Formats: sequence, C-alpha cells, structure tokens
Amino acid sequence: MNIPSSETLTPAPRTSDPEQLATEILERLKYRIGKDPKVAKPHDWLTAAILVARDRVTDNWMDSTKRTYAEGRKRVYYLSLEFLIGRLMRDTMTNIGIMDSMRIALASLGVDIDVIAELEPDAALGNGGLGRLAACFMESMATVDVPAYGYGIRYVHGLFRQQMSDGWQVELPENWLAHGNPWEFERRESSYEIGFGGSVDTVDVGDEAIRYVWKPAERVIATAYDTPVAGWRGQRVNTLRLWTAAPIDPILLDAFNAGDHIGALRESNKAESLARVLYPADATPAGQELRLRQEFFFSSASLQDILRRHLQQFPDFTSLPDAVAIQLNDTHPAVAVAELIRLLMDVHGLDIEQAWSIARATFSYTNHTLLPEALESWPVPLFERLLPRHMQIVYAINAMILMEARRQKTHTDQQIRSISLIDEGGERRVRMGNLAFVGSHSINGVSALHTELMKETVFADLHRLYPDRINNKTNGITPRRWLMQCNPGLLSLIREAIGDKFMDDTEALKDLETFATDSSFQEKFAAVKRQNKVRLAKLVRERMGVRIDPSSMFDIQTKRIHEYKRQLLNIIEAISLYDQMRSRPELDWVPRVKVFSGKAAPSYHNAKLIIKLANDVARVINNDPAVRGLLKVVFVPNYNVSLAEVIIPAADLSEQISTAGMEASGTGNMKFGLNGALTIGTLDGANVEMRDHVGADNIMIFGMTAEEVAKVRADTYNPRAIIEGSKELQQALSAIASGVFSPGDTGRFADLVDGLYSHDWFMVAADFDAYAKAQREVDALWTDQPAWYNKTILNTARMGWFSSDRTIRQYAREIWRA
Ligand code: B1H
Repeated sequence: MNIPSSETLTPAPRTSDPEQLATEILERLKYRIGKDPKVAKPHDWLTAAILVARDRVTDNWMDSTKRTYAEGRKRVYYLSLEFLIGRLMRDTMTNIGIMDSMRIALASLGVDIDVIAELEPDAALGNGGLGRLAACFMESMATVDVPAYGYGIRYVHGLFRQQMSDGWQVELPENWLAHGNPWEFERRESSYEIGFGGSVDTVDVGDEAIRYVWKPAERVIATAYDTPVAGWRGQRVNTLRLWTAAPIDPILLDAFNAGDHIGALRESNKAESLARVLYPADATPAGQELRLRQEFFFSSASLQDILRRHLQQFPDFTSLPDAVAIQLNDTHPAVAVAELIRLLMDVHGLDIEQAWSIARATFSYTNHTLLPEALESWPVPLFERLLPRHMQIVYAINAMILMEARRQKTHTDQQIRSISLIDEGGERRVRMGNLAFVGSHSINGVSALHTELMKETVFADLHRLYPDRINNKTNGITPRRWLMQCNPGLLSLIREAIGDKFMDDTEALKDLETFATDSSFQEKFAAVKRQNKVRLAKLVRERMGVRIDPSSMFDIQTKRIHEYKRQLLNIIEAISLYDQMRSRPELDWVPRVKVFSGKAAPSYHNAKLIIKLANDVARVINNDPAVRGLLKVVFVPNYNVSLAEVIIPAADLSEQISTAGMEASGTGNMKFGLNGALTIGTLDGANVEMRDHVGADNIMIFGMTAEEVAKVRADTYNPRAIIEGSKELQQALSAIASGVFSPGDTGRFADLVDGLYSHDWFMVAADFDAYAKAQREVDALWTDQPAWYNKTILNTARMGWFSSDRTIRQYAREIWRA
C-alpha cells in the first residue's frame, strides 16, 4: 500500500482571510469539541480558536523539523526546570500574522477575541526572571532561526495563586490544566525509563575492561508533551518538550486483589508526585529529596531523547558536540553532566576519557545568581542513595580535576578545596555549581557586572584554572510580547512615526530619537501612556476597590518579594513621604501612586511580612484625608505574566533598587524601559548597561556601587548610627515600630525593623538618604513634562539592544556555534 507522505497531506498554503478562519473555527467547534455554535461556551470558542492557530503552526513546525534535518543543522537543547510562558494565544497568532483576521472572524461569529483571550490560563511553570527568560529565549530562538528544543517538566500545578487575607499572603493551588491544554501534543512513543536508588554492579567485558551496570531500585516512565513555539513571522517553529511522570505498573494488582486499595496505588502516586508541582522558591533552592528527583528525572529523560535522536542521524557519539549544544539553565539540570557520562559509558560503551571530553564539549552552563544561599548543593548521603552510579562518576570527575589543579601548581590547598566538587566543610555535600562548571566549555553570567563578580567571587578559583570559560551574555526580553502585544497603543504610535523596520530589528527603535523633543509626538506618547494607566486604574478598582488617579505618577515595583530587591526601602520611603506631606501641606507635592506586586516564597517569613507591611501602609495612607489623594499605595495580588502585561505599559517610574551586587541581571528593568518608563535604580545587574545605552541623563541612578557595598561590609557597617543620623529614616521606622500601621499590634513588624538596626544585610539604611533624594529629583522632573517625556521616549528608543534576539544571536555565535 502506498502511504501518502505528510507533504501530500499538507494542504496548499491556507489563506488567512476572516471567512476562511471563521469556517475553520466552526469546523473545530463541531468536530473537535462536539459543540453547536448555538450552545458553545466562551471556553469552547477559545479552544476552537487555539486549534485553528495550532494547525497553522503545525505546517511550519513540520517544515522546520525537516529543514533542520536536511540542512544538517546543529540543534540546541535548553534544559530548564522553569518555563514561565504565560498565555500563548495572542503571542502565536501575532507571530504567524493572523491576529487581525482572527479578530474579525470571531466577531463575525459573535465572539469578542479579547474576552476569550482572558480565559486562557496563564501557564506559570516558573517562579520569576529565570523562568521568564527561558520563555523569551524559546520565542527568540525560533525568531532568529536557531533549531532548538526546550526541555522541562509538565507540572500539573504551576506557581501558586496568591490571595490576600487581611493583607497577608495566602497560597492557593494553581490549576492551569483544568480545562485541558489545546496547545500540546502527547507523544506516547517518546517515553523513557528513569531509575532511582539501587546499586551498581560491574561486569567483565573482556580485554581487562569492565562495565558498570546501575540496577535502580525504583523506575518511572517519562513521557513527552510537545508545544510548538512559533517565532516572529512564523517561519521557524521550535518545540517545547515537557515531561510527565507515570509509574511502570499503574496499579499493583496483587495488592489490589488482596484488598489493599490504597497500597495498590502507592507506586503510581510516588511516580506522579515527580511532575506534580513546581517548587515555589525563587533564588533559593528547595533542598528536598523530591527536588533532586525532579532534577534527575527531567535531565535523564531529555538526554535519552537527545541521544536517541542523534543516533537516528549519526553512526556514533564522536559527532555529538558538532551536532548538539546543551545549555544548562542554572544548576537545576547540572546532574545531566554525570548522566550523559553514565549513558555514554554504561549504555553505549565509551571509556571515561571519551565520555568526559564529549560531555564538556557539548554542555554549557548559565549562572543566574551569586547569593551564597542560592548555590545548590546536595548532601552526599542523599545523592549517593538516590543516584549511586552518578556519585561514582562525580568522584571520578573530581579526581581528574583536582589532579589537574595540583599539576598546575598554581592553587593553594585552600583553593583546591574550593574547586572540589565536594564541599568538605561540615556535612559533605555535592556542589552542583562546580559540577556544572567543570562539565561545560562555557560558563556565562547574565549581565556584565554579574559576570565580573562571578570571576571574582564564587568561581574565582575555577576561573584561574580555566580562564577562557567564563563569558557574559547580558539578558534580553522578547519585544513581541513585551512591546508589540502588551502595548498596542505604543506600537501604532511608533509605526506611524518610524515605519515598521523596528518590528524585525528592535534596534531600529533608535529612529525614534529624533522625535524625543518633538512636542506633538510627546503629546501622543503621553496620551498612549495615559490610556494604559486608565486600563490599570480600572483593573485596580475592579479587583481591589481602590481608586487611583491616572494623572498621578505611577511609580511601580513588580517582581518577586525578596529582601535583596528591597521593596522595604521603597515602602519606608513612602512612609517618609507621607510624613512630609502631612507636616508640610503647603508644598507642591507631586501626586504619586506607588504600585507593588509580587509573590513571596511560602516559607520566607520576612518576605511575607514585607507584603503585610505594604498592605498595612496602603490602608492607612489611602484613608487619610490629610494626604488629599496625593499619595496612594496599592499592592496588586497575584502577579503573573498576564498581569505584568497590563502593569508594565502603565508605569511612569520603574523601581530597580536592589542592593548593588545582588541582582544578577533583572529583566523587568528592560520591560519597563522599553515601554517608556523612567528607571530609578542602583548600579546593579543590567541597570549598569541600561545606563550605558540610554545615557546617564535619562536614568535616575542612586546609592552605593557593588564595590562600595563589599567594602562597607568588610569594614564595620553600623546601621544604627546611620539610622540615628537620618531624621526621615528614623521617623519612618519609629512610625512602623510604634504601631501606626498595625494598631494594637506594635510587635508585628519587629523582625523587619530590628533587622535594620542590628545588621541590615541589604543596606537599606545605607542607601536610604540617596534614594529619597533621587525620588525628589524625580518629582522635580515630573513637573517639567516635556523634559520627562523627552527622557522616557529616549528610553524606548534606546532599549532595542535588550531584545532577547540579540542575546540569542550571541549565544548561538559564541557558545553554541549553531
Ligand atoms: C534568578 C534564580 C533562581 N537567579 C533558584 N536565580 C531557583 C534560583 O527554584 N529555585 O531553586 C529559582 C530561581 N533566579 C534570576 O534570574 C535573577 O535573580 C535575575 O536577576 C535574573 O534576571 C534572572 C534571569 O537571568
């Protein structure tokens, strides 16, 4: 029988006129969902519309896969425990160019696309910047035509939903798969066994050689789910492949028949727990056994998949580094280094030298944080129990590395200890950062400053041993989602002014520079900003019952709640401003709305206290008639990608105020700048490079530098003396401590206030006066609106370099050689 090839099944390129799309939507509604349009619910229309888009993407998806194969292109694999995708409908339809026709098609069927778009769940398979970066990279890799696969876990529950209860954060489970997921394809044929525990045997294979055989005590099955990711203009479509876990025996029939109905499901529950939930800690590792299991589970499944695909095209693995590049997104997949060596040695019969050199030529590693508490390490006994063969391999690698260091005679004993894969101080632990480093040919930081600090701090000794490996790849953001989709008003204005070139080359936004002083353009830019502020004000009124005035300055800090990000500095400054507004009502205060949004890790006590403080301060200030509405504070619950898409375009002022040296890069800073906000920030992370690009006059930099922070820390830092020397700071702290914001409960914020007096790790006191002064300069600038818009337009014009397309081109050229 003649089986038709998929070519003959692919219809001629379909037209995208609204009539054709409407026909297809009705078809999907009837045959895929089984609904008549008369009874279809909004959710059914959403699914039908997504299926139409998905089918169109699928044509290009298959073409992309074939093209990669035919052209012998190198494939890039991005291993990440997080992909913070958000909604996909608008993104995909825009990228393949059917958004406008879809709108008309749905309207002709009586459906408002904006209404159903809001029903799409926000896929929150990530915590914050690291996960969102992975999602921006997926879109940019498709856009710049890099053949790539993202590999991760298909968590049943993504990041928790945040609710406020009397101002306290409460975490609720998130259920993004409740209505199914029309984007994904299950791939039963792509299933692999993943082992845990057990023992290691050796077998004699002749010629004095032995082979190691891992006999796991437990095994689970990993099965792939694929989501197509379309790049801008839709030409390349790449794959996001997420693994789900299932038991080998779904039900233990013997136990079941013996009446033990719960016990019969034990294996099944244990396997499924692997992909059940995302760990909700940002920048702090969870340290629990289940987390290590998740890390190994997805690393092993991904590598088995990669090796299988390689052998379909090549005779052996000597060609692996030429055909494959594997990027480790932080240390979460670092165990992949040991797993690749195991697979090459134990399954495919290579010797350790071959396996080791192939691994190092294939892997590269991105570091995302220097916070000491964030560096992953696992207790040796746990690692050995769960992954006995990998433990042997880690020791073998360690011996090779330490001997190499000894041979070079450049490292002291202390320095050799810091290079070791095993931390011997106290309980012995496997250092995942060192494992990822030595197993990679490239180790990159995510901003220029962060990369330099990597060389000087965590990886100083490894850097001296391997001085060519550390390099910088400053983060970026996709301009499709973070300008074109989230800010349609600004998009039209820019197109009207400079044409469409910037839509394919973000740096062409530079052409806007000449409009920065043009008063009629400034007015239009201000009108777009106002529209976006009206939209946010409406959301705040509907969700929180608080009225905010769109003619006030919208001063916004949205990101995970973390002490190093210093939301506390911002809140204290708000309290100080409140004091001054009341005591000097005769002055011309600039009306401000301070907006906060972000989640705290459920076990992070101080971060949750900061949320409560923001809410308590908001209640007092917003209800004090003496303020006359000149200052409002709002904490918008449940920050996620979709909420960010509404908040960011509405910002006048962007708060990027981390303690210098602590924020590896930041990416929110770039999103706000691109959407025409002025940044107030420290010289930290990518803020430094933003200043270089937009010009020092167009960004409000304040506070200590990373170098100064390190110096003050090393000398004696005395926060109490600083607080007592700053009238404003002292007053604000007394107000908190005396219960102004927590009537009847003066001790509520003691952990925060006492922390500032006693150690103040994050140097809130040291930077307070500089921050308050910078804020008053921002006020002064606001009163000169032409000067303000001159600067904010220049911010939009000069942010093009921060496109993730640029970042990905640099990875492709300098790391992946793809
Ligand atoms: C970043 C993390 C992170 N750095 C551990 N590190 C996690 C660490 O669940 N865990 O165990 C989760 C996340 N995330 C962020 O990465 C940095 O703080 C940002 O500055 C940076 O912009 C972002 C992307 O590079």
